[in-house]
Amino acid sequence: IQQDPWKQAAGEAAAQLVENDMVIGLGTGSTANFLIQALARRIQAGLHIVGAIPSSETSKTLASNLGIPITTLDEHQEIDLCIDGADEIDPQLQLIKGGGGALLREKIVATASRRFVVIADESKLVERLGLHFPVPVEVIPFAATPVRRQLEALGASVQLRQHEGKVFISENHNLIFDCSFPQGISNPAELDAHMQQIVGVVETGLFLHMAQSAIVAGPTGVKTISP
Ligand code: DER
Repeated sequence: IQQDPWKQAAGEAAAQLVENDMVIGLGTGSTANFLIQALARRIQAGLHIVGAIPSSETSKTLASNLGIPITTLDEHQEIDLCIDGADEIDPQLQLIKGGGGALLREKIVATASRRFVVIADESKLVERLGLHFPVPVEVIPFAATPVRRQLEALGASVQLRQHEGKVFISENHNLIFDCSFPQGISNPAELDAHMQQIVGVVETGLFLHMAQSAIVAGPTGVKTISP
């Protein structure tokens, strides 16, 4: 919890990047929530955006309740700026995302964006992906068992995501396998490619070569990191 002031500082700094007439992609999670609140305040103060495309129903509800105009990828295929959190950020700005279970729509929104800025407290910065956080993988339920076996063959220990004692089902009606690699991930690009080839895997929480910068807050203040 002590990281919330830092998450808030990162979210507020990112809200300053939003300019008039932009289409904005909204991330999901507690840091993204601070961005959404800060963006809403800027809109109340006169900022005009064309609309925001949320990466989850949670973010959509929060944003619309705060008066942020909501739009869709059907209306706007190009997003000017996407701002989202991350679970892990390595020095090359390679990310693990998906802790909140929204990785598929987050990746859809991020890849539709001209610019993708990550916001985080400094606890998310790691030297090597995967040492402390599993890679979430979204999986078609019909394929769960064969996909599990193929992920295990890649060296993962696979945990079916639960939520409040029940199997977690994503907003896209899929399962999430949390894939742990106790030694960390030596080659994220290679692992992602192998995971993507497994039929039944919809998407992974490895966001590689996607973020142009990260706004990271900690006890020494807010800094912007570029790869
Ligand atoms: O699920 C996600 O991808 C979120 O963005 C997550 O990675 C960050 O969540 P947090 O901002 O609540 O730490």
